[in-house]
Amino acid sequence: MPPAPPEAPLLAPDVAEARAAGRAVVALESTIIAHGLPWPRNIELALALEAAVREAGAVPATIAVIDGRLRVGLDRAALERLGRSEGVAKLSRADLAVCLAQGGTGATTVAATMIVAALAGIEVFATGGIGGVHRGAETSFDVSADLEELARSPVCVVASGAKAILDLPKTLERLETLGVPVIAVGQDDFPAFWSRSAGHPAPLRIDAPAAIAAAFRLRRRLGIAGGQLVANPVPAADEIPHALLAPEIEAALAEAAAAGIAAKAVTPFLLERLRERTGGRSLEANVALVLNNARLAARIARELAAG
Ligand code: PSU
Ligand code: MN
Repeated sequence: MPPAPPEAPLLAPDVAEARAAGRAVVALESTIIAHGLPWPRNIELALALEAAVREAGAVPATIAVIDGRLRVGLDRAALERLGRSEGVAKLSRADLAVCLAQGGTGATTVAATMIVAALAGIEVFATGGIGGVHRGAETSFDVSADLEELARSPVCVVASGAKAILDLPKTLERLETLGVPVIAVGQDDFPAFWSRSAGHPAPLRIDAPAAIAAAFRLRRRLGIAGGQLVANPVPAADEIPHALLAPEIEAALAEAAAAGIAAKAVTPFLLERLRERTGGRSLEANVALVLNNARLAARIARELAAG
């Protein structure tokens, strides 16, 4: 058999089996591991996420590029490599093909994970918070490629909204323009990552996983490109109220501006500064919300698999 071409995703055996049998699979991203959380919490979370998806009755598929191959479902060695983050690029839509062509290793963002999940036929993906429109985007033009991807790739992304370091009203406006359904779960407000709300209503609300799955199925049948953003708030016990966090976010943003942080480095820098500024509380909230999203993603994936 000739070797598979680099663009063919290499599925882990349990992922391949689940796909072939039409069973529920949940994609997980790797930028959160390599660039979102510090070692060793990142690797602990990566493993806990996979366990949470399994416990909820689906097969986890963490996605990354390892030595020039698209991998869907990672072994322990690959996860550790990402966790140590040495020589691990941050890959978005723009970077994926270049990294493969050069035989490189990289962690996939929400945008790149959606592309690979769609290639592998995986319909549901869990993460922490999507990228969005940065504050000051009217001069910096810094808008995450995650937003455009939600309008293109047919994947249901379960996230706690967009990170509150962003301009949330502008992010919601952009998603509306792009035709992305933004569906809050269990509440009317758009979740603000570490906080359940920052005072912005979500355009849509659906509470039942089966109804979220039904909406996704119908979008595909209508031939409308793109996915859905399923906006699942952080559990109440783990949230940092927005009023408490807002001044810390302002301070972290000022630090980023003073240090001249730009492009791909902005989000990792702000996450790390907030962790320090909150004495680790933002990290704990981040871990809790991603685990909660993985569980909901598994329920939606099971509904989709059930047909
Ligand atoms: N969720 C988290 N932590 C993260 C991310 C999501 O809890 O670090 C990552 C995702 O990979 C997302 C990226 O695509 O942050 C956004 O990066 P940017 O703002 O540079 O587009
Ligand atoms: Mn950006």
